[in-house]
Amino acid sequence: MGPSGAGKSTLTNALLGRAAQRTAPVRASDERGVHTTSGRELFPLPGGGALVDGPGIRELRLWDASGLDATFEDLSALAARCRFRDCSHGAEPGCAVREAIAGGRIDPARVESHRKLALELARQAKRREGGAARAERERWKAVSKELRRLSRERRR
Ligand SMILES: Nc1nc2c(ncn2[C@@H]2O[C@H](COP(=O)(O)OP(=O)(O)OP(=O)(O)O)[C@@H](O)[C@H]2O)c(=O)[nH]1
Ligand SMILES: [Mg+2]
Ligand SMILES: [Zn+2]
Repeated sequence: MGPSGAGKSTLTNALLGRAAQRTAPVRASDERGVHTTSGRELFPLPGGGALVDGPGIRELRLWDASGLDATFEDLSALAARCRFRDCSHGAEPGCAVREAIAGGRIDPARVESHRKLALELARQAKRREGGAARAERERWKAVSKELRRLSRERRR
């Protein structure tokens, strides 16, 4: 995993010992990758094991809450049985997730990964909203600047 241009496909080719994946130089202007690899592909390695080459990490950001739910289907099913719909599986009474952990039916590490990923998704959504709000402010700033300019012109 890594951003575009990190050299994932170059490493893939080196480990496979053949030019299986296309690679491309980074953009000269900002040294970023040009998103050469688009799909994910699994390669058996000559020395055993397997390797997945895929697109840069930016694509992974497209992950949304539905992706998270699909990956943690077991946890979503459990959480649906918690007493509170917004249960944080912390100290709330009637938490089906904590019950399942205590009963050894789900790995607490899995619950923790889910919590971290959900938090990261929430952060990303907030960042996106922030970006949209900023763009809107910039737009209005430009409009009022233009209005000021026009009224100055009229006074002349
Ligand atoms: N000098 C040097 N160049 C490298 C190395 N690894 C990759 N490159 C070069 O960096 C550029 C990008 O490499 P890729 O393997 O296409 O990058 P990628 O991570 O697969 O990028 P995407 O498929 O866009 O996500 C290519 O021009 C590679 O030749 C390295 O270890 N040393
Ligand atoms: Mg690649
Ligand atoms: Zn719960």
